[in-house]
Amino acid sequence: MNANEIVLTVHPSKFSYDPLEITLTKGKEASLLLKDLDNSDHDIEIKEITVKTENNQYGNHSNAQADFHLHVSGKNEATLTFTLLKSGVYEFYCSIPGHKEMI
Ligand SMILES: [Cu+2]
Repeated sequence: MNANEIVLTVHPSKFSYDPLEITLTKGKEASLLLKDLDNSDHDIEIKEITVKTENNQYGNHSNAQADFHLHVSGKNEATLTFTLLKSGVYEFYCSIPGHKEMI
């Protein structure tokens, strides 16, 4: 597999991502594996990012207004393969009500 593989883990109880920062290379395909060790659902969302996705997985939240959205159910994992098209610094967060404040 030549895609840049990134693993992001959500830890139980005190909800936080590990790692808190990800570095991507513009124009290079990356595969993000979101691993949820918690019992509740979580997601990763980024607004105003320009990405190209292979399998347009905005899916689980059909009303998502973000440009990047990956949902994972509790004790599960989900993957999104995408390519960053524009460099910049972007904030990622969980869009589930109340979770963003807890990061
Ligand atoms: Cu969450």
